[in-house]
Amino acid sequence: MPVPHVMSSDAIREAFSAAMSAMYRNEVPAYGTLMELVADINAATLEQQPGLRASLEATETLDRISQERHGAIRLGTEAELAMMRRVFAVMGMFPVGYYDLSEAGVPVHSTAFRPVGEEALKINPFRVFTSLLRLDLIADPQLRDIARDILNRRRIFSDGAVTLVEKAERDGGLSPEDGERFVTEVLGTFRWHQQASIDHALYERLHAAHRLIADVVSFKGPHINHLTPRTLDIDAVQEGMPRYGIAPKAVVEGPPSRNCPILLRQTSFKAIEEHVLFPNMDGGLAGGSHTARFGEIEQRGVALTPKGRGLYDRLLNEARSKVRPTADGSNAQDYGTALRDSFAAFPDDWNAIRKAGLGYFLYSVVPGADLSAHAGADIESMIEAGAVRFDPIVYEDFLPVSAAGIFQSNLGDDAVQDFMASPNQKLFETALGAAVLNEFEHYAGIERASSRQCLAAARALSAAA
Ligand code: OOG
Ligand code: NI
Repeated sequence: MPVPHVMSSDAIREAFSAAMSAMYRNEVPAYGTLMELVADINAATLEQQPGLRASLEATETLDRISQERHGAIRLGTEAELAMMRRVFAVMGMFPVGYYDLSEAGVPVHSTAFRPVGEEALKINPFRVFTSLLRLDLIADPQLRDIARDILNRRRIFSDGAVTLVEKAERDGGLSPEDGERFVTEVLGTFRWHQQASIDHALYERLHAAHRLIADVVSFKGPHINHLTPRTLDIDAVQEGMPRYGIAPKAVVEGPPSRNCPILLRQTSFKAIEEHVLFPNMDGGLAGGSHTARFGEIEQRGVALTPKGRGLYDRLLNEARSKVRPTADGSNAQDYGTALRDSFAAFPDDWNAIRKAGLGYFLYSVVPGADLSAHAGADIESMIEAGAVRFDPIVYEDFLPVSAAGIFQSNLGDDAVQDFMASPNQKLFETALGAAVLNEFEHYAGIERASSRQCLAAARALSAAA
């Protein structure tokens, strides 16, 4: 039987992220402006740093440097989350990590759907940070029931999208024609609806309970709320935003700027206020507004081990207990100083980070190295002899404190609210219909496989000699 002609899941993801980018730029012009700024800063950075350019040329496609790395959506029901998992699977995106945001005053818990293998990440790294609303955290039982009812009645996927997901699952992929149709059908789920699905009075009630609840419950679908290109110099973009006419959030989330970047730094422009139409009882429409959509940028560094992450969390908490960044940016400089002071305790040298067991690294045999002398040797001595090199493994996931900061600054900073911290990964995974991949185990596995490969190569060579 001839092998059926399938569109690879990587190619579908690539087409999907390009379509999302075009749609979002069109829907949110300020996002297009941010993309221009990012492209300008990235070009200037590459010009100023020929070494960086050379290493990026060797490892990545330069013309894709400024492309989107992730986006985010907020879902309303377990059924929506379960179906979303199947939709993303068609695009080679799988749930990695569990993030409890209730702790930070946001009534959701989340995962990120992302490509997992190195090859897939390289072809197209697009991820979607996906949150599920925790209706159980709404205090007013009557309002909770109303919200649940509205959410249970909406249909966020088109019949065409559902049919194509079932077809892909049955046949193990989609033809190029079906793949294109799939992208078009699925794209519709993420578009913006200028018309709300509830009246203004109910919107106000939901909004008073939490702005995020209003954002999820009031519309026909889970509009994409931001996209995030990669920048080579996040501080320059943060500083450049006002010059381009866009308002940055008060501070960059995550670690401070360092020689050896760790984890993830991110910032955004503040969500825009948009005109929305609310249906009336009498069949007419009333004007109003809603604030939810923004643009973000990210810069990634090495993935940290549980020990490294423990140190990161401790230092971040220390800085934040000294200076809590305010929404208006009035203490942004003090916060920056506190952050740098705290993080002086985190080694800023790749080998020191590695030797202290703080980060994950990929080991490889140096091309042309003579391995025959290293038969029974361990990795350390092969590194010292210059036969094995190590490169940081990039952190491809998210950070709950940073995510909360991104949420907060885009939900209106005055609206900080306390919820009982109640992580519930089991409940989340039951809704999802699958377990999420543990990101630490995943990075550890990549590191372990790479060092084993180096040892095996040395053994094989000395056996042959
Ligand atoms: C998601 C915020 C989290 C990130 O980059 O940490 C996020 C949201 O606002 O829905 O995207
Ligand atoms: Ni984001």
